[in-house]
Amino acid sequence: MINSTEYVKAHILVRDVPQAKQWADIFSTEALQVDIIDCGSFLADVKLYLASNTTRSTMDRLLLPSALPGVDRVIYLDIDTLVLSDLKELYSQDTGPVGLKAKRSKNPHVATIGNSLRAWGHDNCEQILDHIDGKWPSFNAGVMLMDLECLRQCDFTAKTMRYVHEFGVNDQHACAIYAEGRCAPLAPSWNVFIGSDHDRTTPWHILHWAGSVKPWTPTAALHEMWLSYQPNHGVSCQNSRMPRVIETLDSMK
Ligand SMILES: [Mn+2]
Repeated sequence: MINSTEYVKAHILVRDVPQAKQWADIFSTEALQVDIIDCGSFLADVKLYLASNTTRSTMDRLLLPSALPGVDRVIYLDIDTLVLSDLKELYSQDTGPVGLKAKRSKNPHVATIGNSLRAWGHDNCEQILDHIDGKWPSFNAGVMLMDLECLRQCDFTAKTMRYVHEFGVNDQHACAIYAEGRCAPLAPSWNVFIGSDHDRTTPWHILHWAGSVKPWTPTAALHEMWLSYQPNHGVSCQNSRMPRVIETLDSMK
């Protein structure tokens, strides 16, 4: 919030966090309205191929077009990100024909959806590739500009749920398959990976601890910077179950 020049509405995706409503009251101010979305048991019984440093909460971003029916667009942010610039500039950018803007994957091992599925250890990879083009580019879903109205019109939820239920793909693969290579590319400055990117990327608009070492770990790179942005309200942030944050300027309209 300290870097924002506009009113912000933050929709926090949570699971099993009884104190979330209390946090929303504590953190809401004239400049920031906090809203809680309880994702409960969404996809609890579905076999998923998830990275070891993620939980089923990673899937909850797929709910956004239906969870926020009155909202036209959001900036989705993982909990392991830190916003250092005004999000207003990102919020107004073009999301392309399928309503998604995200940072393309550069690493050749995960740069295409086919390679990424193999890297993720999918044992049903060839079955999935029978239905899609394995050369479609992959992207990081930790920071995304999402045109929710476009996503609703393009049946985003139905299309992503089909691949999640049939093949157990995670949210990132589901989004890449949905986009069919037409995701608008996000400038790297808006999703700077700590470790692989941050020493050669400027400016830093949004930092992202996308690997297994998270910013709340004292030994993490730039941990002190992350710590300096944490609110001093007596709420522990040392817990990987802290909610993810969506920031939107939608309610300014
Ligand atoms: Mn992340």
